[in-house]
Amino acid sequence: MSKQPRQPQEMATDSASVEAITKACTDKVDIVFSRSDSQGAQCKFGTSGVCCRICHMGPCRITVKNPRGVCGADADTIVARNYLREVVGGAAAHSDHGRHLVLLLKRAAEGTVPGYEIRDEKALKRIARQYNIEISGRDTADIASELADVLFNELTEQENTLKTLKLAPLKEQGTWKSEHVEPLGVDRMIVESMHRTHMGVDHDYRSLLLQAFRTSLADGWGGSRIASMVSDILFGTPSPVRGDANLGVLNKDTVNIVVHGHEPELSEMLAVAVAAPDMVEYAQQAGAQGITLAGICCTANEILMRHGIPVAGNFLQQELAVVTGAVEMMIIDVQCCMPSLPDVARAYHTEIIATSEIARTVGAVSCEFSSDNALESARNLIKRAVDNYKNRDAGKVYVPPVKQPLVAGFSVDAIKYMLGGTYRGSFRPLNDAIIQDRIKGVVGIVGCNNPKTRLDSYINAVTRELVKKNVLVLKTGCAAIASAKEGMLTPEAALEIAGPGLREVCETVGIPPVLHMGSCVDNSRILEAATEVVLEGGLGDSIAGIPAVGMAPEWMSEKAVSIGCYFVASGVNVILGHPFHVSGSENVHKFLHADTQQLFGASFHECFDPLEAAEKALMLLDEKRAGLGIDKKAERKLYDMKDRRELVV
Ligand code: SF4
Ligand code: MSK
Repeated sequence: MSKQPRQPQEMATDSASVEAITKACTDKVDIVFSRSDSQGAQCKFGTSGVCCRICHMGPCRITVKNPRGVCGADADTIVARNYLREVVGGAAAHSDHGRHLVLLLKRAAEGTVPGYEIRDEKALKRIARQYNIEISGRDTADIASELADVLFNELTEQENTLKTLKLAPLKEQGTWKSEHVEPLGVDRMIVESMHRTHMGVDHDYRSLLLQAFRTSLADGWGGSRIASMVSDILFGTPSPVRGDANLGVLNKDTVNIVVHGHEPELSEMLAVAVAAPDMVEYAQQAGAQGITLAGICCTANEILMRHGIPVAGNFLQQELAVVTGAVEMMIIDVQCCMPSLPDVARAYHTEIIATSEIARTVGAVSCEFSSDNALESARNLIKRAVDNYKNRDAGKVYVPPVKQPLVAGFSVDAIKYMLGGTYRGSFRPLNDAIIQDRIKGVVGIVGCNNPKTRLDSYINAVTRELVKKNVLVLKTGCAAIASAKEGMLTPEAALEIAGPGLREVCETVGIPPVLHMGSCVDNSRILEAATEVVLEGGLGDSIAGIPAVGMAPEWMSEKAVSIGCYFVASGVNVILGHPFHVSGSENVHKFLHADTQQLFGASFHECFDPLEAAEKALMLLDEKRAGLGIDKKAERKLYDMKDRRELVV
C-alpha cells in the first residue's frame, strides 16, 4: 500500500530544494522523495530486526508463534547479529577510505604520484611523533614513508591492539581494556565480526554487541582517525574558510561540474585543475562564462574545508542538482551516491562519471581515476564536461537562486588556535567557559538526511534550540551542510540567536557557535576535540565525564551506526532521531539504550522530536556537569586574612 504522496514543501525545508522537487515533478523525474513515498509501509520484520537471511535454511522471521529460526536462533541472536553486520558495513567503508589515503601517502613519499605531495609537514611531524617515529635529522619523505607503514599495520595487525587507541584519554583506554573491547587491526576486526555472525558461531547477544562496539572503535579510533590524519598531511589541515551552500551555487552561465562521494583524492586535483587559465579559456571558447566546481555530501565537505569550493547540497539534494538541468558532469566515487543518478541524468544532458574501480553504477560512464596521472585525469574530465556544455537544453535549465554564505574548516588545530593564539594554542578558554557555565556543554550533531524526515527540519530545529541554550555545536557530514544552508555557519547569523554565555565566548574568541568540522570520517575530529578538553584539565579525566553529547537526527547509513557506537564506547551519550532496527529484541534494545551506561558511561537514546531531543541533550549535559561538581554556580566569597591562613594549598 503506497503512502499518501507528500507535497514538495513537506519533503524539504529550504526553498531551493522545494523548487527543485517541484521541477522534478514537472519534468516527470522520479527522485528519492517520490520513491520513498511509493515504497509504502515498510516491512515490520525488517524494521524490528528479526528477519534473518544468513543461511539458506532460511530466510527466517521471528514471530510470537515462531520464536526461533530453523537453526534455533532466537530474536536476541538475530537482532544482535544484524546490528553487528551494520556496524561492520560502516566501519569497512570508513576504513577502506582510510586505506586508500595511506596508499597515496606511501606513494607520495616515494615520489611516484606526480601532483601529490606532503602539503602539511607540521601535521606529518606531529602525527609521526604520536606514533613514536623518529623525526629529527630525517627528510619529510622518509618520515612519511615510515608513518604510512605504521598506519598500514593498523589496518592489518593480527595480534596487537591498535596503536591509535593511545591517542585517547588513559581512562577510556582502561575502560576498553577492562571491558575487552580493545580492537586489534581494523581488517581483522571486520573479518572476525563477519565470522562471528556466520550461521552457527556467536549466538550470545551480549557478546555480539560487545563485538559491535569493538569493531566501531576500530573505525573511530582507527580507520576514520587515520583517514582524517592522512588527509591533513596530504592536502593540508583545514583552517577557517568562507564558502557558500545550496543549489544556487550552480551558475547557469558557466559549465557546472559537481563532485559527489567521499574520497578527496580526485576532487583535490579537480580543485587545482579547474582554476588553470587554459581550462577557463577552453570553457569560454565553448560559450560559457567559466567553470563552476561544486560538491555534494562529504566530498563537498572535504574540498570546502580546504579550498572554499562551494557546496551544492547534502545527501538528498544529489538528484536535485541534476534536476536543475545546469550540470554538465557529476563525478561520483564511493558511499552515498544513489544508483538512480543515471536515470535522473537521462532527462537532462548531465553525464554521470564513476571514477572508483570498486564502485560501478549501471548507466554511468566508468572513467577509472588513477593517481599515477591525477592532474591529467582531472583536466581530461574538465574538458569532457566543457564539451558537454553544448548539449545543455536551455529550456530545461532552472537554478533556484538560493545560497547562503558560511564559514567552515574547524579542525582541532584551528579551534585551538582560535581559542589560544599561535604560540599558546589551547582549549583553556573553552574549558573555563564550561566550568563557569557560560557554555553548558558541547553537542556533536552528525549524519545524513533521510527521506522519512522533511529534509534538514530536525537537524536545524535541534541546532537552533541548543545554540539558544548556550550549547556549542560541532558538526560534520550532511548535518553540517544543513546548517550551512540555513545560514547557521556564519558567526553573525548564529550569534544572533545564541544564548548570552555562548555568544560572549564566541564573540571574544571569534568563533561561530556552530563549528563545521568536516566529513563523515572527520567525526574522529570530534573525539580528538573531546580528548583535548580532557587533557586541558579541570573537567575530569575522561571523555565519559565531560558534558558532551552526540546526536544523529536524520541518519540513514551503516556508517552512522558505527559512528554512534564508537561515540558511546568513548563515553559520549548519543541521541537518535529515529530508531535502530532492534525493537524485535527487548534485550538488545536494553543493552544499547541502558546497559552500556555501566560499561562505558554512555548509551543510546531515542527522541523523535527535535525539541524533545534538545531537552534530553540538556539533561544529559546537566548530569555530566553534576558528576563534575560544576552544576552549581560558584558563590563568590571575599577572603579575609583569617580565611587565607586557613586555606590548604
Ligand atoms: Fe534461519 Fe538460522 Fe539460517 Fe538465520 S541462520 S536464516 S535463523 S536457519
Ligand atoms: S555523506 S554517510 S549521507 S552524512 Fe558522508 Fe552525508 Fe551520511 Fe553520506
